[in-house]
Amino acid sequence: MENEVQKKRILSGIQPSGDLTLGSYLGAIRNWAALADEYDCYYMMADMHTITVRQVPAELRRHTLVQLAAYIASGLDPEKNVLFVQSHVPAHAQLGWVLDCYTMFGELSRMTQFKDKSAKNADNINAGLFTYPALMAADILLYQADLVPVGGDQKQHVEICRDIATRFNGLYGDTFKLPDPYIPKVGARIMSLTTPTSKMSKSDKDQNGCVYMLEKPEDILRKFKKAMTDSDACVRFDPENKPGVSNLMQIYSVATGRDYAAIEAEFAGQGYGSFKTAVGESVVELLRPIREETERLLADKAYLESVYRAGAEKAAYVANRTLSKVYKKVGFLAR
Ligand code: ATP
Ligand code: LTN
Repeated sequence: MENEVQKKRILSGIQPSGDLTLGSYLGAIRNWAALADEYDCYYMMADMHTITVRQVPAELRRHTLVQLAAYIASGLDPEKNVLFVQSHVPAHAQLGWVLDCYTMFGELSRMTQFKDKSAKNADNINAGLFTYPALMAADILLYQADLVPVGGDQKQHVEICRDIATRFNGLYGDTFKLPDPYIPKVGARIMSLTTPTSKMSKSDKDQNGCVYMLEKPEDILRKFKKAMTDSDACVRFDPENKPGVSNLMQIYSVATGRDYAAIEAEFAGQGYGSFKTAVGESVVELLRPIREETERLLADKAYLESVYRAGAEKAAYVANRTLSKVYKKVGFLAR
């Protein structure tokens, strides 16, 4: 309708680089479903970003499909959200190249994720790993997204995206909308259960530190029982001095909706045993319906295919409009 106000846009994505973790769920996916009524939402499987680190091809395909099923099972209704695979929309690669030429070597060198990932993959520090942020900027800017819902670790990527957009707009006039990150207050940085000073991450080699979204309840409970705490025996929120306990409190808070004061009161005078069990059980209950629904959806490949095909079509329509504008502005001859 002509006089209907255009809804604000959202774009986010996750790399199908492994089994989704409780961290990605609490920091990102969990917050997405609630946005569908207010915003025009686009969520992708960032498979092109994933090959910046070596993948087994069949596994990449499987992770991409499981991720789509997990998105839907987490409440992303494909009728209300555009769900698509990044490599199905060629405009991402096309704008990615253009933005490579407007992104500086110096600014890419300062990216924390690049530094971390090149330390972890010292035998494969490829150019894609380095220019990753320019492709991510293309993902966001193609959709003229207003908001990018991500965990705290991705803030720097949204900032560089704004810098690239500002540079381009400065040279050619208003082309891209400047996006803002949308980071949850609690759950933005879930830490490893075994090393609570580092982020829970799906590529972590220590499987005990990481809880997976689709993991069996008994394994989840076992991991929480073994979670690293301290010798204080007091449930109190203090991330500096008590990183393990504070991380568990953060998880419990998101899973149950209780605030830190209520959690401290609930476990006052008790040891860590009952606390860890309660956190584990709350996570099992939080994830149970998602796991069951994901499994059900994975049995219906035809449905998943219909979702990602329709998603790619809708996404490409929006993305191509931005790409055409950009091609014109930089001086490419129209075909
Ligand atoms: P990888 O190990 O492949 O780098 P990852 O497990 O660190 O992956 P991503 O796929 O990079 O996770 O992240 C997906 C989304 O989930 C991003 O928005 C990210 O900010 C968020 N996220 C990932 N891990 C956490 C975490 N531990 N706490 C909160 N949010 C997280
Ligand atoms: N870098 C993100 C994944 C990602 C993304 C995006 C997130 C790729 N493109 C666009 C938001 C918007 C990560 O989770 N590591």
